[in-house]
Amino acid sequence: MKISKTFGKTFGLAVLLSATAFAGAEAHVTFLDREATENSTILATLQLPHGCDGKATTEVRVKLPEGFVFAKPQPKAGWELEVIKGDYQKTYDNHGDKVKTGAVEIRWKNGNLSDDFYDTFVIQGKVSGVEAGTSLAFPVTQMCGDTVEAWDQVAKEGSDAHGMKSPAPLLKVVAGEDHGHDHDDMAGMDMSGMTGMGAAAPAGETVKAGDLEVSGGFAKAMLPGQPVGGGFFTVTNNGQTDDRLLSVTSPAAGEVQIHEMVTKDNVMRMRQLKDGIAIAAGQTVKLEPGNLHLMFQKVKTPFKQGDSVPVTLTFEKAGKVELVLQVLSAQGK
Ligand SMILES: [Cu+2]
Repeated sequence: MKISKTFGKTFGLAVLLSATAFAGAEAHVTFLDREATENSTILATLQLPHGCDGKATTEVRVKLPEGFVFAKPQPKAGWELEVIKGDYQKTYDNHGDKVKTGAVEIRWKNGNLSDDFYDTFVIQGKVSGVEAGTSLAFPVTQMCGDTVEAWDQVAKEGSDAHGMKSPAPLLKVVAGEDHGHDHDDMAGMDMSGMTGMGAAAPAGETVKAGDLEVSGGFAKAMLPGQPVGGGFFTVTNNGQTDDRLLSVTSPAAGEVQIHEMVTKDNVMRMRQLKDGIAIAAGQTVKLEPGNLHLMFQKVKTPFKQGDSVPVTLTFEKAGKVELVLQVLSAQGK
C-alpha cells in the first residue's frame, strides 16, 4: 500500500484500528493519521467514509484550530476550493517572518462524492506552539445538498469521546522522536539569525590539519527525553585541492551522522549525507543550526551545558582531526 509510506509509521496502526474496531457503525470523519509531531509540518488527511444518509457529499468545510498554521489545502479534481483567511490568536514565526493571519477554514465545494464511495481531503499545515499531549479539534461540516452533518462535538477534558454521535476529527500532538529538538529549531527558528550563529557562539579551539582549519565547534544541550544531539563547527580549506569530510565518530555517541536540512515546498526536512560534505579549495563550510550539522545518535549521557564532546573528524585528504565541541544551551547560545 503506497500511502503508508507517505503518512508514516502510525498509519499502519490507525488502519488496523479503524478496520477492526471502528468498521461499520462508527464511521466518523477522522484523520488518517491521528497523531502529529509537535512543531512539524504535516499532511492532515481527513477521511470521509460516507455521505449523509445515503446522499452524496457536495461540500466539505473544515475549521482549522489555533496552533495549526500556514495551512494549504490540496486541490481535488471535481471540487472547487475556498480558503477563508483570518487572524490567528497568536503570532507565528514562518522562517523569520512574523505571521498573524492565515487560513482558518478550508472548503471543498460543488463536488459530488457518492455515498458508495470513500475519499480523503488533505490539508498541509504546521503544528506550532501546541504542547505534546494536546488534541487539536478540526470541526467539519459535511453537506449533501440541503442536508448538513456537523462533525463538531469535542469531548470535555477527561470525559469519554467514544459515545459521541458526531465528534470533530482530532489530531493528537505528540513529542518529537528522532530529531525532536532539531526539528523544533529548524521550524521555529528565525532564519535571519542563522548565518550569524557560528560567530555568536563562543569560539571553540581552532585545530589545523594540513590545509584545513577547523574552528567554532559547539554542540547543543539536549532536552529531557531528547534522544539525539546536534553538533556544529566551521572548516576552512586554505589549500589548492578540494577535500571532503567523510565521517565523524565520538566516544559520547554510538553513531555520529552528517546531516543537512533542505527546504522544499516550504517544508524543511533532515537528510543524512552518506557521502559527507565537500570542502572545496579556498572555501569555508559552516555546520550550523538549520543547515549542515552533525547528529549524534545513541548518545550515552545527554549533553549538558558546560560539557565537552570530543569528536574525530575524518577528511579524505587531511586525515583525522580531533576536535572538542563545547556544549552550549539547548538554543545553541
Ligand atoms: Cu539531523
